[in-house]
Amino acid sequence: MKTPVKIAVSGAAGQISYALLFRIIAGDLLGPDQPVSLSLLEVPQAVGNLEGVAMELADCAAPLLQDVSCHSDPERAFEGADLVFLVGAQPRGPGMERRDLMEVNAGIFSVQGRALNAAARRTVKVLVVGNPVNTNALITRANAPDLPPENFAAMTRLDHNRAVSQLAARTGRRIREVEGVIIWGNHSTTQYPDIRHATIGGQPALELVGHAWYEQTFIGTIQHRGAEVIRVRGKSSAASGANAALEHMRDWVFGLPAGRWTSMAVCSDGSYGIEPGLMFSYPVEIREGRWRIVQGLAIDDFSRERIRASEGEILRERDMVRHLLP
Ligand code: NAX
Repeated sequence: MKTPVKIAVSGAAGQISYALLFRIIAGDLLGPDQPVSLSLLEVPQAVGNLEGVAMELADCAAPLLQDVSCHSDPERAFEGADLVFLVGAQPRGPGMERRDLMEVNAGIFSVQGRALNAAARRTVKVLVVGNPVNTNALITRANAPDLPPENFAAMTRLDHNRAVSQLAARTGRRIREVEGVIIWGNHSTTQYPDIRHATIGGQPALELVGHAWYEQTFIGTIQHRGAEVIRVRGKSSAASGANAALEHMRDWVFGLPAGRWTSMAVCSDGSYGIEPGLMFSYPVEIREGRWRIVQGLAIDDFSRERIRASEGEILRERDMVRHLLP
C-alpha cells in the first residue's frame, strides 16, 4: 500500500469543491492505486456544511480515501500538505468595487500564504482557483517566502480547455487532434487565447478556422465564456472548473509528453518581456513534476498587443494590493 498523499482544499463546502472532491477520491487525480488523505478548509460559518460534505465522502466507501479532516484554521489544514487547491475566495457582493474585492481576497490569500509557509511540505504544489486568480496567487506566493516560487500556480486551464473545445467544434475534429493552444495573461476578459502555434490534426489551426472567425468570434467567446455560462446556467462554472483544476494538478504531478504544452499562470522570469515576478499565464511544458515556460515562440504584433494589454491589467491589480505584499 502506497503512503497516502495529503491533499488540502480550501472553499471545500463550495460548488467547485463539491465537483472536485469526489473525483479525487475516485482516483481521477492520482490514479487508481494512490490513497489520499483530505484536509478541508472553510470559513467558520461553513464548517457545519463542510461536516456534511465529509459525511458524503465517507458514504462513498472509496477504497482510496484514507481519512478526511475539516478545519477553519488554514495552518492546521495545510499541515504536511503535498497538494493544495485554493478554491475558496470571497465573491463580488452587491455594490462592491473591484478594488474592494481585490483587497478582501488579498487579505484571505496573504493569511493562507503564511500558513502554507509555516505548515506545508517544502515540495507542496499550490494551485489557486479562487478569483482573481493571478493576483491571489501572487499574494499567496509572496507570503510564503520559504517555499520555492515554482511551487505556485494559478488556474487558466479552464480557459485553455474552452479554447480547445471551441476549435474542435468549429472544425468538426476530435479534441485529441487539437494541440498547441495558449492562454496568455490574466484569467479575465483581457486573457489572450492564442492559436497561432496551434494545430488541428497536424494542420495550422488558424488556416483551418480563418482569421475572421478567430479574431471576431473565437477570442471574445473564450474571454467571455464564464459570464455566458452564468447567463445560461444561472450559476458560475463548477464541474468544468473542477475538471480543469484536476487536469492542471494531474499534469503538474505526472508531466506532459515531450513536445506538448498546456497553459498555467506561473511566476514570470521575464520570458516574452513580461515583468518578472507577476503570475502570468504562459505555455508550459512539464517534466518530472516541474513546469518550464516554453521558449522561443514567434510573437507577432497582433499577439504582442494583446499580451501587453493583459500584462497591464495584472500590473494594475498588483498595484491595488501592493501594500499587502511583504
Ligand atoms: P462557492 O461560492 O460555491 O464556494 C466558495 C467557498 O469558499 C464557499 O464555501 C466559501 O465559504 C469558501 N470560502 C470563502 N472564503 C474562504 C476562506 N477565507 N477560507 C476558506 N474558504 C473560504 O464558489 P465556487 O463556485 O466553488 O468558486 C470558487 C472560486 O473559483 C470563485 O472565486 C470563482 O470565481 C473561482 N473560479 C475560477 C475559475 C478559474 O478558471 N480560475 C473558474 C471557475 C470559478 O469561477
